[in-house]
Amino acid sequence: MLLISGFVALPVHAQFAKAEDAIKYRQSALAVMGIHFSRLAGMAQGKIPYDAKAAADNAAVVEFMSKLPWTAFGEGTDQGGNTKAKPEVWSDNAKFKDAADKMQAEVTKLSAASKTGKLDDLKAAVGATGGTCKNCHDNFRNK
Ligand code: ASC
Repeated sequence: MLLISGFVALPVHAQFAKAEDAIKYRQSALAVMGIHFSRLAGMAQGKIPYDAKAAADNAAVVEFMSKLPWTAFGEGTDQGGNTKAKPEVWSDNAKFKDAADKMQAEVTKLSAASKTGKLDDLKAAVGATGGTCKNCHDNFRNK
């Protein structure tokens, strides 16, 4: 039990020795999330055959990964690695947190939509979730 609870707690309490480590961590988490979200987007757009089981599996990964990046945007991680994060992540942190919360709220709905077995539900949730990805990228990520 100790081992299990320790594992679950790890993402929340993750600490990083160097800014570079935090930057690598958040980029990795967002990249894995993006790959699995892209598979759902592909199904929603008819580019990948709709498969209810695969949709639910991909959404579960997106949902888990969506919790991870945020501890890695701490103070002092605005530089020191290969980051595209804009200074506004820190200077307008309440707005950034709000954008992150909105994404996670839509991802929760995406996860539910992926389990109904209805492609139309998935399409709507992919659209709403993709909007929150784009919103945060437009406001907080350099090209
Ligand atoms: C993706 C992905 C994103 C979003 C975004 C939606 O598949 O990796 O960051 O969709 O492009 O606008």
